[in-house]
Amino acid sequence: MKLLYAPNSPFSRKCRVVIREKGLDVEEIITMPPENPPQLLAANPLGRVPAFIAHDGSTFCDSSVICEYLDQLPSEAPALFPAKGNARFAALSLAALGDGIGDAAVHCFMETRRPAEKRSHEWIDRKEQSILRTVDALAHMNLDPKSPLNIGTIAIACALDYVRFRLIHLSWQDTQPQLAKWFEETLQHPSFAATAPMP
Ligand SMILES: N[C@@H](CCC(=O)N[C@@H](CS)C(=O)NCC(=O)O)C(=O)O
Repeated sequence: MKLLYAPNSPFSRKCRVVIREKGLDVEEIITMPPENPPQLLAANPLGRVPAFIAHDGSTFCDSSVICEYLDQLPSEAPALFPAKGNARFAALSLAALGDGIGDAAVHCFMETRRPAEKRSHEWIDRKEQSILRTVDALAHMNLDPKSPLNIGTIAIACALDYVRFRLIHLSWQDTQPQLAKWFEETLQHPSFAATAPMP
């Protein structure tokens, strides 16, 4: 099994955390989407990471799909996607917020890389407000650092660490100390420590 990933992609990191939490044997291949490598385009015609190639050659794209595929493979570790009911939809809903933060942060960062005259400050501002509003909503959820990880908390922690890495000026930790505590403790898991963004 192979995961095509970019080291600083929050979506790739979700998959890399799941691989470690589940103790799976997956070859991780650094892949840079802007170069359009043929292996990536074959695995994901959208040309985005993460992309996954299974034992039998089948391919999957989108981090949520890949993570759920990984979670159902044989493993001694607990499930990261609750099987059904409220617990499942709470985790999926949290994961959607994490993915939304990641998406907004990636868009902001890409916008800052455009030439100054083509950059839209309105767009950056809209995305930053979306991130800060969602951080505020998360702060009201009182996430517990002692609770076992699930796909929701994994997605949130990956996205918030990307925000810290790329949009340091947002510094939400100062205004949300409880969420910051949850975040710092979550990053202590070896699966997160081993997959941190690379400056
Ligand atoms: N919804 C997708 C988002 C993936 C995504 O945005 N990947 C970015 C890197 S963080 C990418 O490959 N961008 C290159 C491009 O869009 O050309 C997922 O969850 O996997």
